Amino acid sequence: MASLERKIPTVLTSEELMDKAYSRAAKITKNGTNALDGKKKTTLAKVTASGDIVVTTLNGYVSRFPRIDKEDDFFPQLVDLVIGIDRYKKALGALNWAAGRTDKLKNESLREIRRSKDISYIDSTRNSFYGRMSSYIRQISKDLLFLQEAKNKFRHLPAIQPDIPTIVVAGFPNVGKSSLVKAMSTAAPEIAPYPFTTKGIIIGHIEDDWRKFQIIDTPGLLDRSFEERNDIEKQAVLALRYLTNIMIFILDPSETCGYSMEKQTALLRSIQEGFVGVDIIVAESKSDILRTNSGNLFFSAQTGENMEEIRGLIISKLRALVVSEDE
Ligand SMILES: Nc1nc2c(ncn2[C@@H]2O[C@H](COP(=O)(O)OP(=O)(O)O)[C@@H](O)[C@H]2O)c(=O)[nH]1
Ligand SMILES: [Mg+2]
Repeated sequence: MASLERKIPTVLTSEELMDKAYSRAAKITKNGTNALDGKKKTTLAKVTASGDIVVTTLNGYVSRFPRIDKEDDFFPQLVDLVIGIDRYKKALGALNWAAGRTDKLKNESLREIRRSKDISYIDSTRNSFYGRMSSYIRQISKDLLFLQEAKNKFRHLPAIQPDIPTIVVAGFPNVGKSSLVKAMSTAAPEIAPYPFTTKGIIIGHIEDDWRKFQIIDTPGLLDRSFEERNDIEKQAVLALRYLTNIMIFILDPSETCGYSMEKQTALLRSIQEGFVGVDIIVAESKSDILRTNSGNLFFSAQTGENMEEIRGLIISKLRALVVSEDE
């Protein structure tokens, strides 16, 4: 979703927006042919300037924040999880409402002022314009704060590229997931802040000629059984499903990770149930310590045993995916 990478403006608070509008208006003075005329010209200019600042600022936010609809795809699911799409749409709707109201109010006030022959009536029309405009802006103060927060959260999301073929690594903690991601990656993996937990998501890139694939490890998500997860983590796993083209599940038969093989195969089964339709490669790690006769693939990130084979297998599966998408 390229639109997320568009530059989103910093969102002013309601107080800042009012300050901006009124300080601009305060600087304006216009000369007239007489006192009434001068008052009229000055007030028209103040109302126009302050109203326009509010309308343009709010409309600018509405048009520059990305449109996001609830869809069964990685980014919408992730955005929903991180900021809440319903709330987000409500906030943009509120800004749109306030901009529309302010514009209408501004035009009505300008008409009144133009028609008036009374200096004190001009002043009171201006004051009531300021008062009502402030009230519109105050009514959206929570929405402005929400959008500024959303902007900060959006910034962290593009670290994962949803459009490139992706292999996701799963398995209990300490089975060797990070070691594998590191060994497979062309450059040092990036650690991106994880919007749902305090743990960083680990993103590596595998370069295959001109193509680039993504290999990611998501600590806290695919390293324990589904029952142990809270609602947010469950939703995060759902989002992850849309991102996962293939998966590699790592078993550590040496059990130096601290989990028995029985527990590890139970996790594998639970992941297989959660990721129906996803091609899951099962590979046994730490072959330098222990090698089984299970018939599964095995490798050692430490000695490099079978690393080229695993890399070749991953690349051939990801390539096949690109080819089938191109057709
Ligand atoms: N002997 C041996 N140790 C390994 C191997 N791969 C990882 N380890 C060790 O296992 C521990 C956990 O590895 P890590 O990659 O961080 O696992 P993760 O928690 O699944 O990401 C670390 O102490 C690694 O040094 C391996 O192939 N052989
Ligand atoms: Mg790790």
